[in-house]
Amino acid sequence: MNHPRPHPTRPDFDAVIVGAGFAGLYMLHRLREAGFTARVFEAGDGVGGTWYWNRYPGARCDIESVDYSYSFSPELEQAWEWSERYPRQPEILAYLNHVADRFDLRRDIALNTRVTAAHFDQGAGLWRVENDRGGRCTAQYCVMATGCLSVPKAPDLPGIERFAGATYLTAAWPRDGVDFTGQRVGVIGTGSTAIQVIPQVARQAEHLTVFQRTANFSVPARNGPLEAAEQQRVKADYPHRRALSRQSLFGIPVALPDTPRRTRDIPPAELNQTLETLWAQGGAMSLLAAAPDVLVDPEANARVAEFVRGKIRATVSDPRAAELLCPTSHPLGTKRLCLDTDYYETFNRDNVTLVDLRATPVETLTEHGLRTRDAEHRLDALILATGFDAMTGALLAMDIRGRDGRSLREAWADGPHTYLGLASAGFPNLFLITGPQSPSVFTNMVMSIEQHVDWIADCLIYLRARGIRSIEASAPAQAQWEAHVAAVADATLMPQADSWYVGANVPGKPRVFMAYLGGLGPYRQRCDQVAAQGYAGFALTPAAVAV
Ligand code: NA7
Repeated sequence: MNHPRPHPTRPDFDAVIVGAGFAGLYMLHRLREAGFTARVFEAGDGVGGTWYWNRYPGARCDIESVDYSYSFSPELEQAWEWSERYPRQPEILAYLNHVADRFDLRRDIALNTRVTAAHFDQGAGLWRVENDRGGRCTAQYCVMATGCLSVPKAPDLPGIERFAGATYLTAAWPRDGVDFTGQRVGVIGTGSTAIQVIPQVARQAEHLTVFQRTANFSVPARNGPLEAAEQQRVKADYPHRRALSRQSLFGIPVALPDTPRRTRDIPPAELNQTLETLWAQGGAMSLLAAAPDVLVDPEANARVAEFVRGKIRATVSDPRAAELLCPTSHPLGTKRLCLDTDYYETFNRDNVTLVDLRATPVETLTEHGLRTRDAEHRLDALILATGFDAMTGALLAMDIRGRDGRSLREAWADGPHTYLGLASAGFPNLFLITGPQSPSVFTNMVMSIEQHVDWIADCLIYLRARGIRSIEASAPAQAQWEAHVAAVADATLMPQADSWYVGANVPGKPRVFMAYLGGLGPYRQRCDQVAAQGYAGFALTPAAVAV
């Protein structure tokens, strides 16, 4: 019911931002530059988000460093020197700390502070935010910069409490590192994280046992030092390179093909030659960008998948291990296509054993190791590279309540509901950076984050200029967007795999495809169009009217 009300209660901040990773840092910078007051709350004792927590050996980004970096500041682009083609975690963390200092962001960031609740006060038209230190504050806007992969999946191994050795979660790795010299180590999982950890630990441990449930496709990174001349060439070309990335499918500088050729129409010898070239160059995203129809056409997918399986067989000398490492349960790319350095080669080492958990499932952890149906594996240490409650985990971990006290957990009980992945009906003045149903994890995250942050900042400037107090996604626009997201996903092979993209890795999680697959460039155009039409699909409420 709309009725006039006095001036809204003045909030403590124009905006509260949750999280100080790539998204939160840039959001703070943009809002401050635009003259808004903002406070960032961050659970860690430093900035960096994903790159603060994931310190496991081998942690590295699978997007090239010159692209996995902010584009908003040409001076920053020119000043920062990357040392390798793909950046290691410590280097990305150093970069984000440099950004925090360079733009004087720290004074508005509260570290060691986890937001536990955010309730929309309808009468006052503001968000009441609480944290785990007992602090409370109010803000007109609440921006969730909480990341897509920030809540580790709870360990779901029987008997884990009985294991007397050390247990390490890759997403909460000890800051001082771990020395596995002389130890018998087990790794559970063979996703992107494990594929990075395994070669590193194998070099140090006395023995490494890899417990594999599902084999994954991985492409060599061909990582190496980034030569000064190459970096200079990229820096000179940045305006063009970034423009290309912004309009691309995946947020990397690969142009959308004008008339894409169907992979199935390419003669086998020619396709093989192309794939050999891509394999030699390295890079998972570029492989997908070169043949995007592999995510749509089963025949195209089968051809590329068989090429990769051929590479695995050619690399792994034990034919039994090679066959186990060949993925057969899902089409290529329908689980995250991994990027590795020496992953398959590691299985040629004498001190590495591969255990097939499909054939011999885990019975229990014991005091001294892990027992499968067939054998007991003695372990001194266990590494859990078991993944995340992706896309929605961090948002639903907080008690978020919108209009009429309705909780986000209730509103999203059957899966996430958003308009453009930026906002959710019933939650006025709440923004999601790279929220579910936006391109997010299907792109270079930094490009997607910048796009969302810029859109949100421009939106708040627009609202301020017009004296608008509240913006809320409309239910019909949201329903239309969700139908579009689902239709695009259903036209691909993506929903077929039991992946974290559909929530299949977390027991009880509703099975919904949670990202937008239409590509970053087309998505950006859609968001820009919505803004140009005065935020079409959103309800805007002026200051003199209650929300
Ligand atoms: P992923 O890709 O979810 O991988 C988790 C792995 O752990 C995967 O191989 C799982 O097998 C395995 N897993 C999980 N739980 C178990 C249990 N209980 N028993 C055996 N194996 C298990 O997470 P990552 O951290 O590797 O990567 C996440 C993203 O981070 C990545 O895609 C990048 O975008 C960055 P399953 O496949 O479920 O059979």
